[in-house]
Order: sequence, then structure tokens, then C-alpha cells
Amino acid sequence: MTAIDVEALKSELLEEVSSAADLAALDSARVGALGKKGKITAAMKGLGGLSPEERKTTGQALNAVKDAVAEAIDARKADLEAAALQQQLESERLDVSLPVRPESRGKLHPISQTMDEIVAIFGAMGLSVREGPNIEDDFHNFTALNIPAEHPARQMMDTFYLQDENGNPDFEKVLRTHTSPVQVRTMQSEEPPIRIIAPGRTYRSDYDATHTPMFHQVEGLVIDKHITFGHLKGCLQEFCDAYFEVENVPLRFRPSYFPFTEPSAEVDIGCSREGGELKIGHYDDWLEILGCGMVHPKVLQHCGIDPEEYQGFAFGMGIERIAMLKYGIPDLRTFYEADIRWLKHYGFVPLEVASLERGLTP
Ligand code: 2NL
Repeated sequence: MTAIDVEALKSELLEEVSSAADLAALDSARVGALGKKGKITAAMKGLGGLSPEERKTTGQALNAVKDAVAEAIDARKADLEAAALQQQLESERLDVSLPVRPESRGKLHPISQTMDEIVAIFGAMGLSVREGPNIEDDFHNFTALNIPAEHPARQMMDTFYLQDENGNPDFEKVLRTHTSPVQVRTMQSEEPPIRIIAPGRTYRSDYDATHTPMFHQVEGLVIDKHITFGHLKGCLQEFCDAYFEVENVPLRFRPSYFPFTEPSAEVDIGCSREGGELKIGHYDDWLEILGCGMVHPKVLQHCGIDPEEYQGFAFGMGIERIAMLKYGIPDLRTFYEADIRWLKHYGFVPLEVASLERGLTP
């Protein structure tokens, strides 16, 4: 057996390791050098044919090659792994300088905003919200409210009457023409004192520049043993000051008539219209904003409340109307055209809920 060229073997193996292009190639270089049938293992087996002197020096040299190759494999492995990681990082890099994708944010409809404001103001005065069905019966919408048979609201022309499947003539359901039936239901089911508002959708068969078949109302009702017209005036003054965000809004109570209140009044606010812009506060003109009065004794009776023991006030207003006044929206019909540009312009940022503490309007 001839002497082994240890140096040649070393450089051959180190060359195989350093030229391994990936981890798989490196692993076959490792097996080829250090494995059971590898070149170093084979050279070790060949030591037996050498003289004792040569066996010792060559054996030591082979062990040194083995260590050097193992070390080179570890280093090459670390390099290949680092390169692979680097390549992955390059290909998956996030470009944080890219502009944000355009994203459209929804807005609150002015009706929702106005309702939230109204609920916040009356809520602070101790009135709570009640709701009821949009489809009502004749009793809750008309009879309990002392609305006589010949009243225009009872005519087909003004009210949406519903029919049942069989065309039964006694089927007396209507789309509620005001939210008063909510208050009727509350008087029937709760004991005085009663302090509530009823905001919601209402329906009348009417369509022109100032009327839509569906619109919104809020009504208020306060019933206790000693409620007077003075309480009504104070309550509405406080509401108007808070809603229009003006101290001491000038108010005018004009005698009027509703079947469900006695006495009744319509309420105007003092305003001016200099240069086409409506100003509330310093005034040379009046603008009607709501109707009110002391609940008619017959209404209390219909609702199971003794008018000898209790009395109260009530009021009602159109939400579209007071929203148009506060937010300068000129045309009622645009409220329900679902025009996204209109909503972007007149809408409100969601989640900035109206509250007296934070200022009503964002
Ligand atoms: C208006 C006038 C008003 C009421 C609504 C009412 C409700 C009950 C009893 C008595 Cl249960 N009254 N509501 C009272 C006066 C006026 O609304 O012009 N609304 C837009």
C-alpha cells in the first residue's frame, strides 16, 4: 500500500464543500467525505497497510483533515442558511413607503345625528325613549287621541290604510301618521309619573317640495299630578337653547288647535335671514318649529289615566324640519335620494356620538 496523499485529499474535500451550491449539495459532500463509505473513512481503513511510523503520522494528519472538513461543512452550512434567509427577506419585503389604499368611510345621515342630539338633550332633562310599531290600529293612532271621524287625517287621501289578505273591511290597520300612539301605549302600560319622548318614522300620503310619504317625528309627553303649561314652556326653552346652541332662543307660543291637547300652541323661534343665511337669536322674523299643549282630558281617559288626578303636557316636531334649519339643508326631498355625494357633504362622522358634555355636534 502506497502512502496516502493527505494534502491532496484535504484540498479535494474542502473544494467539494466550498463549491456546494445549496444545502442538499453540501449534505452529499458531507456523506462523500465523512460518511461510512466516505473518502476519509476509506483512507482510515487503508492505514492498516502502512508501517507503524507512517500509520501514526498519517493517522494524525487524516484526523486533522477530518476536523478541518467538518469545520468547513459547518461554516458553509451557516453561509448557505444565511443566504437563503436573506433571499427570503428580499422577496417578502414590505414596502412601507406605498401610499395607503383609498378607503371610503361611511357617514351618519343627518336624521340619525339629529335624533341622537334630541335624545341626548331630553335625556339630560330626565325623559327616556319609548318605541312602538309602525303599523298601528285605528284606536291607538286616532280614537285614543280624540281625532274625530271627519278629521282630514282619517281620510284615505292622507293616511296609508292597510288591507289584510282577505280584504276584510273591518281590518283597520294604518301606517302610523305620528308617533303619538307610542305615547298612548306607554300611558296604557305604565303608571304616572311619565316622562318620555317617542322618536321614529311616520307616514302620510303626501309628496311635494315640503312633504315626503315617510318622515320622522319626535313627540314628548310628561304626566304627573301638578304639571302645568309653565313646565311645558321651560322644557321647550331648554330644548331649543341646547339644540340650536344659542342662549335664550326667542320663543313665541301662538294659540292653535290640536284634537289631543287643550290648550294648544304652535311654537316659533325668533330668527333673521340676512343675505339668505338663517340666524337664530337676534331676530326680525318668526319661524314655526313645533306644536304642543296640555294633554286633553279625553285622551287621558282613553288611556286609563284619571284626568281628575293627573295632567300633563305633550309636544311634537318634525325631525327633517329642525335638521334642515340647523344644518342648512335646503331641500327636503334630498334626504331620501340616497345620493352618496349628498351624504358625504351633509353626513356626520360615525362614533362621535352626540352628547351635551362633548358639545352636541362634532
Ligand atoms: C306637531 C304637533 C303635537 C302632540 C303632538 C300628543 C300626544 C299625546 C297626547 C297629546 Cl299621546 N298630544 N302629541 C301634542 C301637541 C302637538 O304635534 O306639529 N307635530 C309635528
